[in-house]
Amino acid sequence: MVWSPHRPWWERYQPVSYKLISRSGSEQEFADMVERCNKVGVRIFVDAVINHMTGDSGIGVGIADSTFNTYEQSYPAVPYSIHDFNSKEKCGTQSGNIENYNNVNEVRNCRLVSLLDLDQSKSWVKDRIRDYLNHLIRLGVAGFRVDASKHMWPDELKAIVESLNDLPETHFGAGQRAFVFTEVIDMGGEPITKYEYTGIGRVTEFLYGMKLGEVFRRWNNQKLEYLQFFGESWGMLPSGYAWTFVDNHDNQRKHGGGGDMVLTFWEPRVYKMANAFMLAWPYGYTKVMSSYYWYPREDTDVGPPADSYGNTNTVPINDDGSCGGNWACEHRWRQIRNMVAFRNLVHGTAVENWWGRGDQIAFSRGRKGFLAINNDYSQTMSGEFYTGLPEGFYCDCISGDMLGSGDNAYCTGQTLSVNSMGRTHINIRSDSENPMIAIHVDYKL
Ligand code: ARE
Ligand code: CA
Repeated sequence: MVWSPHRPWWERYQPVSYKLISRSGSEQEFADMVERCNKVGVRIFVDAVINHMTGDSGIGVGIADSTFNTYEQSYPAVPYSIHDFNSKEKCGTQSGNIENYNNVNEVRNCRLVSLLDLDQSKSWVKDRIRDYLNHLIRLGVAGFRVDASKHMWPDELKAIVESLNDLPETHFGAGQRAFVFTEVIDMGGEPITKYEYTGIGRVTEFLYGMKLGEVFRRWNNQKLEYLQFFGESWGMLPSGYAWTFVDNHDNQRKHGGGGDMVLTFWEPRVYKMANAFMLAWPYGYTKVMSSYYWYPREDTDVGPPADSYGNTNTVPINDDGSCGGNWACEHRWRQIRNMVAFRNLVHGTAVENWWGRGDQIAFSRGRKGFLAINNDYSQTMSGEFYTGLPEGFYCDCISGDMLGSGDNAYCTGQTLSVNSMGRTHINIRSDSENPMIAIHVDYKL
């Protein structure tokens, strides 16, 4: 546990053992959550920290009461000993830490911010990691985000992933494999690239959120209309390898790459627009961020809402479905939640009816969905637009929800009428709180 600063969020990234006990609860509680989620079709992916153990902080104890001693490099609860870590000789820097990201060996064999670096070329290490991940698979998790993948040799990581058991047949059917996505920050300019990891699974595409932030902020003369070919031609991975997100837990607090361009829940209006675009756009495998508010905002160490000891609080759900208790829960914001449904619905269709004028865009996904965004700072977006949709009345899923069913269905937001030509009249003011419209065939009244 880290007490200075007081139980920071990043404590989790310093394992002491592979016991499933954390500030969020016990193994039993975790298993119960996974089980309940699987039953309602929600899959759980674990953030797997397998590149390293704790920082070189001396002697300490983890949250599950396991001890460690970094002078001796020993973690008896796994157990790992000095033989399981990369030596200073193998690393080659004075400090034993990564000092130069242009040196590939350093990045992979030295310590990332002083975190004791496991040697995945050792079969003992590989096997301990495999057992840990298999344990999670047995409990029903569907896959892993592999933390700090850039800092592991791709072939060694691949060997670990390939050694994993199939997912349990009871929950996933026969022969299903864990869904793996690797965290590799590559925004160009370093010798290690995201392309080295595509043989393992999906790879983080950090350019995506950065570029999207730049466009929606209208920085560097960017305009929404330039998004027409947003994807590989912008220097990003082929769509089938990319794992995309507007922001993540690091860059929303300026850890990791991305800087000031990245959009976060602190700027909800433009954040909703960027997420709506991401979810409507057929590139990559999308992730929606879900966060907590922290104060003061400059303090990037503040942990999640917790009791005085540091145990994470339960998330209270308000009557309107939003979260209380300082949880931001972006995934529950109507504009974002409804666009997730949009994405699932239009899956497999192409972008059609593209229209772009400066910071105003509109497009359809085949004949199933239509999105219009007005990010202009003063002009209303108004006129007749091709939606690609069949004739009828549609409930805009940005301004409201469609409730009830059949003849009793009604829209809590604005209703749009699509004519027999597939055209609709839209009017989006530039100062609207949600300057967007999204309709799809599941929201046909
Ligand atoms: C903390 C303290 C450190 C201290 C250390 C050990 O902040 O001062 O030395 O503990 O005691 C998270 C936090 C870190 C935290 C760490 C361990 O962000 O602050 O350190 O947990 O508790 C690189 C990596 C990339 C990594 C980012 C943050 O390549 O993998 O740095 N991201 C993941 C997670 C993080 C997590 C870790 C890895 C560690 O998402 O949340 O760290 O498990 C360029 C390079 C990038 C580089 C980036 C930032 O863009 O291209 O490769 O990212 O700079 O340095
Ligand atoms: Ca390493």
